[in-house]
Parts: sequence; C-alpha cells; structure tokens
Amino acid sequence: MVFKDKYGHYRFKIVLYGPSLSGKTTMLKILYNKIRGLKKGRLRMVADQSGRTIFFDYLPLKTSGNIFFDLYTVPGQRRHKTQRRLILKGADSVVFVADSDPEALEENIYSIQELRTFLGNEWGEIPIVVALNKRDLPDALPEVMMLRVMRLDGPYPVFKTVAIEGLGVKRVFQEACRLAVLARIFPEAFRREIKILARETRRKLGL
Ligand SMILES: Nc1nc2c(ncn2[C@@H]2O[C@H](COP(=O)(O)OP(=O)(O)O)[C@@H](O)[C@H]2O)c(=O)[nH]1
Ligand SMILES: [Mg+2]
Repeated sequence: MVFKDKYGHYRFKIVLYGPSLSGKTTMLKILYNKIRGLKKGRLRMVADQSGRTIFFDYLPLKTSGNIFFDLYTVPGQRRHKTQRRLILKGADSVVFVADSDPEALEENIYSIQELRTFLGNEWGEIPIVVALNKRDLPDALPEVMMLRVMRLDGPYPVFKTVAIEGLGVKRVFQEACRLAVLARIFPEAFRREIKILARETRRKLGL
C-alpha cells in the first residue's frame, strides 16, 4: 500500500518472492553495491550460519524527489510460510525470483502456487515481475518450459538474470518500481499496460 510517511515521502513496497536459494538476497546485495544514482539506506540482513535468510532482508532506495522504494526479500524455506505471508502484506509489486536449476523446479512451482494463494483476489491486480535467475548454469531449464509449468503465461514481464554477476538485475527492479508506481497512481494506465504485457508474454511462449 503506497503511503505517505511522516516526512511526506511516498513509499512503495516491493517484495522479492521465490523459493529458498533462488538468488533473492544476492539480488539485493547487487543493488546495494552496484547501482549508482539512487540513495540507499542500510541493507539489513538476518541470516543463519549457512547464509539463509531467516527473517527478511530490507533495503530502502530513495529516488530524486520524495519517492522511496522499500525492498524486502522473504525467507524461502517452506517452514517460514507465516513470515512470507506477513512480509507480502501491502506489497505494491512483487518480483518472483525463480531458480533455473532443474533440481529447483518443484520448489519454484510450490512457491508460485503459494504466492497465488496468498495474493488471492489481488493476483492480477498487483504487478508481478518474473526473474528467471541462474541463467549461467550449463543445464539451466529452457525459459518457455519454466514459464509454462509455473503457469506464468499472463501479464508478467519476464527477465533472465545472473544475480551473482549482476546481469539483468537492474532492469528487473526498474520494471518492478515502474509498475508499482503505475498501478497505484495511474491504475487505468496500468491495466492498459498489463494487457500489452500479456500479449507479449504469450507471443514469447508461442501461445
Ligand atoms: N550460478 C548461480 N548461482 C547463483 C545466482 N544467484 C545466486 N546464486 C547462488 O545461489 C545461492 C543462494 O543465493 P541467495 O541469494 O542466498 O538465495 P535466496 O535464498 O533466494 O536469498 C548462493 O550460493 C548464491 O551465490 C546465479 O545467478 N547463478
Ligand atoms: Mg535470502
């Protein structure tokens, strides 16, 4: 939910969702370390000894002007379901980070289904940007196959990323931020936009 904080700043909430180890925390680190032209607050991470997120990561980004984007990652392990639901609450856009590793296919499907359930009626209303991550893996699953099995053939912009090298990460967040603002401030323009996105995605998938 976009809201004005006590300083009169508009704040948009962007949530990185996806299975454990798909690269969500890596993406935030890349944004924190590599992105110029944005003022950044402190990156806060709560991880266990193996580096897995146990609560959430948080990174505030300030644009010129009085707009802030608050970025959160969810902990991906199945047992942290309650936390994921809490973190997702009030999201203005969601970045779904899928893992292209063939071994992660089932976890991707579980995670996107859970996201559908959590969003309920808001599915389709809240912008979702899909990042197919780990495209550097020699056995990375084909893009079309991944989107089909996750049933992501709707109005979702899809990007291929290699988070560890920072490839594609900036574009994913530019799109997530842009769509968040559009959906909240210009809902009619957003609805027009997602129709175009849906057509593009279907064309890509050969549907
Ligand atoms: N090969 C490869 N490994 C990645 C990529 N992105 C992240 N990883 C690795 O995947 C593991 C999990 O990443 P992390 O960001 O902690 O995942 P999270 O659980 O989604 O936050 C780490 O060992 C990362 O270095 C990528 O694009 N390619
Ligand atoms: Mg993490």
